[in-house]
Amino acid sequence: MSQYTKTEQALILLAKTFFEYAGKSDDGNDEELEQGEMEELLNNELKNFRGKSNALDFKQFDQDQSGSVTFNEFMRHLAAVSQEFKGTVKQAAKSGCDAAQ
Ligand SMILES: [Ca+2]
Ligand SMILES: [Ca+2]
Repeated sequence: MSQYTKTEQALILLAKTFFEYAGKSDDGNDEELEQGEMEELLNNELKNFRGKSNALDFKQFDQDQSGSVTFNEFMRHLAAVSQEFKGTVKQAAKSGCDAAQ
């Protein structure tokens, strides 16, 4: 992945995480997160932020209420939620990721 910039790598990592969890269960849909997959992703990958926000919730990610979360829904809601963490994220960015606790 070294030909990519850090920012590009961050986006690739988000996509990688999304698809890793989207294909976890044998629901036949490796392109979208069903509720169980989403819960697992939130608990494993966004646990620190989740403890600070009610917005990191399956129903809020699933904006069209289709019962599953597409990559677009995932990225759009994550971007929206990151507004809530602006202070935390900014502070962590300045002093290293350990400050994100
Ligand atoms: Ca799935
Ligand atoms: Ca949906």
